[in-house]
Amino acid sequence: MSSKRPIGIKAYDAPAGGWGALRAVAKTLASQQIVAQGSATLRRANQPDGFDCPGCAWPDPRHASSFEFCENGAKAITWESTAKRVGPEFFHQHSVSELWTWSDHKLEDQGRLTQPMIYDSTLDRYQPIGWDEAFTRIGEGLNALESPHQAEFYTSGRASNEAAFLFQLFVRAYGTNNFPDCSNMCHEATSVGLPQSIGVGKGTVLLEDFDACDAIFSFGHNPGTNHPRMMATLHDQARRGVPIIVFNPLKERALEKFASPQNPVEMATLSSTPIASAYHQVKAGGDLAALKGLMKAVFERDDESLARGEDGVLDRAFLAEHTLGLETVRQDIDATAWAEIEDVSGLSREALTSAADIYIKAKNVIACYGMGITQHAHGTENVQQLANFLLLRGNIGRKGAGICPLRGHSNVQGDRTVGITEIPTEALLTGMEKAFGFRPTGEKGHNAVEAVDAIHAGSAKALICLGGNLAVAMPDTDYTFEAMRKLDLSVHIATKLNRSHLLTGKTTLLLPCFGRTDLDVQASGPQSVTVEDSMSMVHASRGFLNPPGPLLRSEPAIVIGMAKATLGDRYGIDWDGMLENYDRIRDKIEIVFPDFAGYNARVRVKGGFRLTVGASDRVWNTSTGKAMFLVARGLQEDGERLADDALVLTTLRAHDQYNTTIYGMDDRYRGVFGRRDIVFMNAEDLAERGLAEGDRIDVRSLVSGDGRARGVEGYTAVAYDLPRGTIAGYYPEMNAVIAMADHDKRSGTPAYKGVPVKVSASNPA
Ligand SMILES: Nc1nc2c(c(=O)[nH]1)N[C@H]1C(S)=C(S)[C@@H](COP(=O)(O)OP(=O)(O)OC[C@H]3O[C@@H](n4cnc5c(=O)[nH]c(N)nc54)[C@H](O)[C@@H]3O)O[C@H]1N2
Ligand SMILES: Nc1nc2c(c(=O)[nH]1)N[C@H]1C(S)=C(S)[C@@H](COP(=O)(O)OP(=O)(O)OC[C@H]3O[C@@H](n4cnc5c(=O)[nH]c(N)nc54)[C@H](O)[C@@H]3O)O[C@H]1N2
Ligand SMILES: [Mo]
Repeated sequence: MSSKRPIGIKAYDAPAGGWGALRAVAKTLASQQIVAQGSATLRRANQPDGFDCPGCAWPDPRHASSFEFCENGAKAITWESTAKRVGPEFFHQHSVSELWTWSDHKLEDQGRLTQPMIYDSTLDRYQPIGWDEAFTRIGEGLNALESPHQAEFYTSGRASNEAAFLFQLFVRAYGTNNFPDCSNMCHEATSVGLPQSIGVGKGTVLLEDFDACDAIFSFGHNPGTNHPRMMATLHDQARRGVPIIVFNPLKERALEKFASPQNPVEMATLSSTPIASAYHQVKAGGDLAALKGLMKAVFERDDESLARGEDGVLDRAFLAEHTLGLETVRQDIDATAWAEIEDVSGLSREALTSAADIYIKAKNVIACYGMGITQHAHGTENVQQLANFLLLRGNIGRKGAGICPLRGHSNVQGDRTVGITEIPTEALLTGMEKAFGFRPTGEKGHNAVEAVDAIHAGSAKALICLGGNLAVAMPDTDYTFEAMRKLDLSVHIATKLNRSHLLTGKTTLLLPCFGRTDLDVQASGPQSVTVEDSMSMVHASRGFLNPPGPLLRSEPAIVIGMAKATLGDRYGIDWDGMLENYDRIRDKIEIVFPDFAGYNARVRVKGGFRLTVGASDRVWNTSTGKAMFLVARGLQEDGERLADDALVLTTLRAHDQYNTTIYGMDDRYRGVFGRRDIVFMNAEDLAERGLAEGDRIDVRSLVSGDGRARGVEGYTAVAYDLPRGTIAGYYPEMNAVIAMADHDKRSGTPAYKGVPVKVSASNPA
């Protein structure tokens, strides 16, 4: 590597966590002007009587941790409880065209929205509007459509169970299942893949299983940044001597070494704990091959053991009693050559066999995974091969073992549980009929990709967003932006200003809502909401800060306002009663979803309660009643479309970001400071193209489908320790490169982590 590196790029040698994390917390508090109350706020996060941290969905031990040391949780909370405000004066000063030129960071950094606003195209400005009039406009807009199927209703995963349940009630009473949802961009491959494999689309482990496991396999997740509280778990297990085997194209610092801010010795001595015992830098999109390689090695060891007259290494009693389909998977694996596995995964047979040996030696194995597995054209198959791998030795449904998808938003799992789905089950429809006296339509609705396609085609004309930043989160930036500008009605229920709000249609409304930290008082008194974490634990969350202004409303109140204005008294739903006291919403949830029986009482018990996950007890709710071994054809779907000089782009979250919310411009653990306009590349891949670190490059998509050219220009190349053939850039900037058509056909998950691209010098002339 050349001695002079690009501006803002330097080696970062310190462990993750440690004093750097504490300094970052202090800096965040100061930037949001809440130094005085800040640390008190942080102490109430994830306490039994406090609020649920909006940062991530990782559970807390007994729901009571010394939380103030979680750097990225602190960022999420301070970002929401900021003292900065965006009111009518702000919108008076800045036209929408002017705001469009601001960065995503600057837009959100203006602070909390305080008043309902409507876009006025003659002034090119947002203007104040009263709540009643806002709701009337929404009701009129929705009722003017030829069919309810012309409207799309988006949910981002921060919405509480109560808000999400009311939202689906409103939309189903209105008459459609068009529920695009952030989960469609995230763990949909899990929601589609795992039910076919093990009968439930959720993780099977509990926090205490980690204390009883003998090995952890980690695929494609970056907990030091995205699930920081998980680091405490991994840190404990690493110190206990549990092998942690990582599959990730990037050497993520927190998976290499971590200094726990909760550990006084590590803090005092500037020492740290190694996390991964083996680090396999799989190529982006190479996991299917890696997983087949792992299984192939297990089968080989099994054959060797049997040949020696021993019992083999598979859990034959479990396989016979609980599973079907092993033979067909075995045939597929036998037919897959090592050379091909090595080529596609970028990992050697020896490396994969050594990992398989650790798997075999361990009695209990947990496999954790994130977006590196799901966000691929073959995301569903990735998830199912991971389930196959665990099933070989009975590693699902017993203490210390299981599958552990790392969920995204703090309540993305709960939103799905309480009915946000474009494909309602029969149980949901009959439950709704029982609770509300009407049977909603069962017609399949739109997921996120289908919704944007429908809006672009003009067949959908209205979009209502319960949170999020849909236009920036989705792939195919130009196409998605074009679509949003065609809408007749767009409504955003939000805490902060973002770019989706600036993509105005004929009528565009911006409705400010409370966040997790805000105290929500209704007619019966202060209200709690409930959320479900990654391990299916449901618990209450109550904010305590004074809301940012008198005109904000809670999400349930806003959904109810829209519902009443749209539906009148259709079906005689008691909207006012539910608003008065959220217990009444939970009473209805429990009628629709019997698993919540005793909801109000159980959620008042410290730590909440767990929903049923059949597979955790080896109850397999699949079509056969057994856990299913499922075959994935080939090693990658995009095999043929990869030209010789093609590279595979994966898109990443920086350390200072929460999805489309950019807290700051650093990515400390990867050695990037003050910028995001870079692309990480292997030095040899650069050299092969006559490029060097620091050169400005263009990245172009090789997938089109519709003849459009997609790409980004003038990014700076950074030499990075990546497998040959893999390059990496930041989400959301790189969404401009990704075609809408490039998604997992089974789950609809965009292939954000496996985009075939070509890289060339910018302005070669
Ligand atoms: N602070 C913070 N916390 C967050 C979020 C945030 O943005 N910021 N987002 C929340 C949300 S919605 C989600 S879904 C989660 C996301 O959490 P993660 O799943 O950790 O998300 P990513 O950062 O997108 O990518 C994870 C890892 O996948 C690796 N990777 C990339 N491509 C591949 C591949 O092909 N194979 C393998 N094996 N690995 C690959 C990357 O190097 C990276 O380390 O975090 C949640 N928590
Ligand atoms: N290239 C690429 N694209 C990706 C991904 C990737 O890895 N790579 N990841 C995908 C994933 S996993 C996800 S989940 C999506 C995320 O997609 P979204 O969920 O749509 O995006 P967020 O950035 O989380 O939404 C941020 C906005 O939510 C609003 N908000 C924050 N808190 C609240 C609240 O309490 N209530 C309400 N009503 N609004 C609130 C604020 O206005 C803020 O601007 O992005 C996806 N896009
Ligand atoms: Mo996500």
